[in-house]
Amino acid sequence: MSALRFSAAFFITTLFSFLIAPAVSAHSDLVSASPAQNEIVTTWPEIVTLTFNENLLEATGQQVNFLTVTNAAGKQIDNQDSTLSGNVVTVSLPTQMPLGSYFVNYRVVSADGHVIEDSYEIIFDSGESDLPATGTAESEDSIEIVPISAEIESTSSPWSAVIVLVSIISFGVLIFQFRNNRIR
Ligand SMILES: [Cu+2]
Repeated sequence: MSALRFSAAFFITTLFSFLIAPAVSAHSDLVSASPAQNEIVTTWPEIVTLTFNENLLEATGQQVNFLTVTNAAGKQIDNQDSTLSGNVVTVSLPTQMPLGSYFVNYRVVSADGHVIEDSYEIIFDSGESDLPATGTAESEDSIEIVPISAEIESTSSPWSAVIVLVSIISFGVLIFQFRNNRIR
């Protein structure tokens, strides 16, 4: 491999890694939910609250973040008033609903533009265990909080500066060698 080819490959590789690095590290995550995933609630919740590790993306004039609650049959039962405030999405629910399984569904846009879409179950139980055992079987992992430390990685880390510097240097080398090749 000639020096020219090598530096060209090096330049493209470093540039590419620089372009994808921020996209990978800036992904938003759900850090807490009320009711939580697979939570058995004995009091019907009036509101569902999802908290993310960073502010979600808002688009003026159109709704891009959705939070809905459906029953076991898939019918939407929330009040269709989901609102976003920074990193918190909420939706209100009717004051009373029958006992059973419900699903919290969300589709939100991360600050980096990625769509985060998921769904989880909550179980409304009287607390008198009239419900089939399927509900209580899942109580072991009723509170599931995603650790945010793993995902938080500042985009202005020292690595970014190093990568930019290496990109600039290899670009310089590339130009220099390209000119040299032409002269010869
Ligand atoms: Cu992302």
